[in-house]
Amino acid sequence: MLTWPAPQIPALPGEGRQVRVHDSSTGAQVVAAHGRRATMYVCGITPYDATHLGHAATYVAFDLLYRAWLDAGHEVVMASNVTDVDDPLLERATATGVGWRDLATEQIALFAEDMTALGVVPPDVYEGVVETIPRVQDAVARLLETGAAYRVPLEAGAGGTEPGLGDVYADLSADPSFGDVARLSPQEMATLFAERGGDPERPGKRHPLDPLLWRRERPGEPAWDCATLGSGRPGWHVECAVIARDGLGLPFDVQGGGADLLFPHHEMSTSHARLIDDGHGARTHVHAGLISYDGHKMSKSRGNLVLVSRLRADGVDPMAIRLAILAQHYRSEWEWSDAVLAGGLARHARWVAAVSGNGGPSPDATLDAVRDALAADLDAPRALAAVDAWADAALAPGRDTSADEVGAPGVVARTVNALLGVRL
Ligand code: 5CA
Ligand code: ZN
Repeated sequence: MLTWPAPQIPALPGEGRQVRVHDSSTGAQVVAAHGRRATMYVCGITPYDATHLGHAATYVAFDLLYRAWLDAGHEVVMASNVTDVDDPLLERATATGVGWRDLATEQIALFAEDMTALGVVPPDVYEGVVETIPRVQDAVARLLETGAAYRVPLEAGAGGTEPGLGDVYADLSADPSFGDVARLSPQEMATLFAERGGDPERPGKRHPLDPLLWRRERPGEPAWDCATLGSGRPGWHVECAVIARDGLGLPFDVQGGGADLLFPHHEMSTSHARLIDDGHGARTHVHAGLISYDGHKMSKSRGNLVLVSRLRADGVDPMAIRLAILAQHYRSEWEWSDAVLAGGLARHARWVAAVSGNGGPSPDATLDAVRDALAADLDAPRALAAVDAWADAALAPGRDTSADEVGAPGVVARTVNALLGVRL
């Protein structure tokens, strides 16, 4: 799948720090990159409604990690998917009378525009489900062969011309490490599974939590032929397991997304990854806090959305949107508001003014402070405060300019651009 243009990332003097991030599984701050090559899988969008501030905040969070890793000298490889075949997309397409492919194509393009405007580095590997079908089929067939998956009989009318082959589910009892990612109680797992796309009530499953791997053809739903599995389409979690395996290799360093993906999605995709290749899935799981609006989590299903494209159409500079997002730590749960946007706009204007002077106070301590802040679990608010302090000093009326450095504004602008993704 085509990505979007990569932003230019300027070189900075000195060296970046080793980056620590909060591991959702253990609560510890860990050095997630295991070698010179640092790998991350960031779950992509389900393209049925345009990019909202919640999506933007999550992708900006992982963009900070990408940039901090680059600064630390890593070769970074990031993979992402697009869930371009899944129930919510198909339901929206049916409800609006638009073809599901057309809906996805349009929303994928809009997402790419929004990400470009926000200065998010594009993934190095970017695949839609429709591009991965044969590989998913192979993976599911293999799980059936090894006994880690089983078939569940279909209701009447399902299954196209071969109704005898059932839907395929993963048998979670085949994975002794299942549960290690989110570390939840059975009751918590049951609740979240039911809320987040699972089907605990499906008759014929061995365990209510067993996740769908291959959904056989249903009337009116897209389906792909497959000799071993029968016509159908992939389940949600296996898509991410296969794209991560093929794009990054197993194990990989970081699996990321919004906090709503920790369970069941990342628990299940990690379990699938373990079983399809005797691998270990992701070593570290990193999650961004969920953004709300009007008192509820911003979500396509609820409809309480602030769209990046809408703000852009209203003339808001996307760099001010990015600064508004960065004013909160990526793991905190916060509410988007006019005041948050106003804060981003004001900071953007002040920073632009501060780097526009001929010379300024030494930038060395500012660059150090931004690097230190990002290395400590991507503490963007602390990084912003360091740049604010430099801007305050640069813009102080009647200040002593005798120790000014002529190149200082340029170094600060490059710091902000390279590490925070904010072009001034
Ligand atoms: N396609 C799947 C992942 S494989 C999916 O969850 N798509 S999504 O479009 O629903 O969400 C895309 C990303 O945005 C996910 O990482 C999700 O956790 C994140 N996200 C969704 N809503 C919010 C929100 N309100 N705040 C923060 N992040 C959010
Ligand atoms: Zn995913």
